[in-house]
Amino acid sequence: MAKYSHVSLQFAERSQKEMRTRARQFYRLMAARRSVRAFSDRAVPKELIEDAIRTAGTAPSGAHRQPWRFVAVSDPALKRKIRIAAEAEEYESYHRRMPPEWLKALAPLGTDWHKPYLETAPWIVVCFAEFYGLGPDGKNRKNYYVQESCGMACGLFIAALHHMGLVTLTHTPSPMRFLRDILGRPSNERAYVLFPVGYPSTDATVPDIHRKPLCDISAWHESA
Ligand code: IYR
Repeated sequence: MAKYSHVSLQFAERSQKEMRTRARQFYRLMAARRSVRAFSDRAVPKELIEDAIRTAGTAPSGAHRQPWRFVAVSDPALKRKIRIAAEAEEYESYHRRMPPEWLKALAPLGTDWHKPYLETAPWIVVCFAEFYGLGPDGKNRKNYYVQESCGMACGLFIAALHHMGLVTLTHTPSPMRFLRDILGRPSNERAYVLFPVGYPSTDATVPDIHRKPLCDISAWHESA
């Protein structure tokens, strides 16, 4: 394959002061993000979801294959189908599949198999991972670092939603095969994460939990 031609990098040099301010501001913004399980049914314009997906699509990816497909659903009949199928899987998981240790780890969060937000939230967005793509010759073409690439894209998606003033939840009903069937996705795609997206309900609460401080999430080897 021929090499890509190159263009100049668009890079805006900033003053130290401005960098410091922006670093703090962005951290403060992201520190205020919470996973939300209580949604309002208030409508959210499609344009906002489109921009969040555009932002997700700016993530780095293995060999630049961009192995993600974000499927956005606002159709109430489809959301209902997804809720019914997700709750059936979750019921099995909570009652039979999750080992006691896992249930114990989740107990403080108070989650269970009921997923009403899958119908209440105005949008459900499912990130599908493309484990292979179709090459120019119509043959399967393997993708690389698919999990990592999709993880980074989903992280940016979450950040974009938070930045624009919406809330979401990373929901991974397990197994997620039903999503490919309900949403009619091809066999090279596998559901990776499901996001209900919208406004929080007016009485939404979140668990009083705290993030690890810097000293617990970093280690340093500095120049002398
Ligand atoms: N997917 C299930 C269980 C669940 C698992 C983990 I790990 C969580 O942090 C939260 C929930 C559910 O959505 O209820």
